[in-house]
Amino acid sequence: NPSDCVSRVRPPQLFNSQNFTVDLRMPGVLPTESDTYLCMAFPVPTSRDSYIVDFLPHASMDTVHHMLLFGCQTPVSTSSYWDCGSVQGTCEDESSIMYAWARNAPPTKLPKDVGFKVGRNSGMSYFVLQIHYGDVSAFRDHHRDCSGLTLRMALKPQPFIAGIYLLMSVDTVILPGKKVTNADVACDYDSYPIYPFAFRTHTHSLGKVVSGYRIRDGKWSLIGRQSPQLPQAFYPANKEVTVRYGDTVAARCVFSGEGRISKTYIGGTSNDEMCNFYMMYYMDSKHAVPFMSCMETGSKELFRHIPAEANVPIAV
Ligand code: IYT
Ligand code: CU
Ligand code: CU
Repeated sequence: NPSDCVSRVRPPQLFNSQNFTVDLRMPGVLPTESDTYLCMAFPVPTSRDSYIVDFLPHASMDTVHHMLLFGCQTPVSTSSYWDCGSVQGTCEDESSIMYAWARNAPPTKLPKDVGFKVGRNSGMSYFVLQIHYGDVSAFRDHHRDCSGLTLRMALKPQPFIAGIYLLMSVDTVILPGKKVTNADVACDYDSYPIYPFAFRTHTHSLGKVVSGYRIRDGKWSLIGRQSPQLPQAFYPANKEVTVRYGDTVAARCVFSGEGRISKTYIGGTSNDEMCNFYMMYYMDSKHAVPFMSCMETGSKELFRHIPAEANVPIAV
């Protein structure tokens, strides 16, 4: 839609002294190959602490496969857009995912009174937008794409801060032909209470099902379970399950090595695998931690008690 491209130069729009919007759009790109990943960095337009309170996606359904929004201090590049298809091509430093849009999945809304804290003073100076262009046959007419996101921002401190807890495996090896390999990750939780409200799973093509749990007094409670072969958006989490000091958080990814002739390791290419379970949570702003992660291999003893559902592949 060419009119999408007209509005991309819109400067931050001020509605009143408290609220504004920021447009993050591709600058009229023409990907030439299917499965192109393009990234673009945008400086956070204010040095003051501000809060993302809503995301409005603008994506061409026939070409955009997914869009991810990251926040970080040092993007790989700040000049126009770049190809970010290879391993970790978004930020030089630690980046945190804040939003995922995937074709054919409903986008998640932040709950009321919840915002992602950004701003040059809160260690988040740049937004990086990543767009995966899937099938580029719709570009045969040489039109240019300006897909992206509009962020609704507030300057007023929000009562709750949104954050991401990432559980990931770093050491899984999948043997060729082996029908089932589990990647188990678990960590003790030792911070203030978090309220998970959405979750996202990520593997490459060998992943069958990914599940995340809270373990309290030996009892496993499901936070979310999904097939990583479905659109990798954030799906609603089981709202009853909150996590507090003394709990354990755990995730299992189930892989199949069928169809492979050599070992598969964790890595960045599509021949490698990943095992990720992301929880999007909110936390009281008084002691908010915007990003946490867990990379510890879960013990056999602990995972003896994982509910059977975690081993049941989800049909796609
Ligand atoms: C090795 C691996 O599992 N990489 C994942 C998780 C990851 C995300 C971020 C690792 C780091 C990060 O800074 I953000 I270090 C991974 O790359 N996942 C992809 C995207 O890069 C986010 C995904 O789609 O979940
Ligand atoms: Cu994609
Ligand atoms: Cu990956």
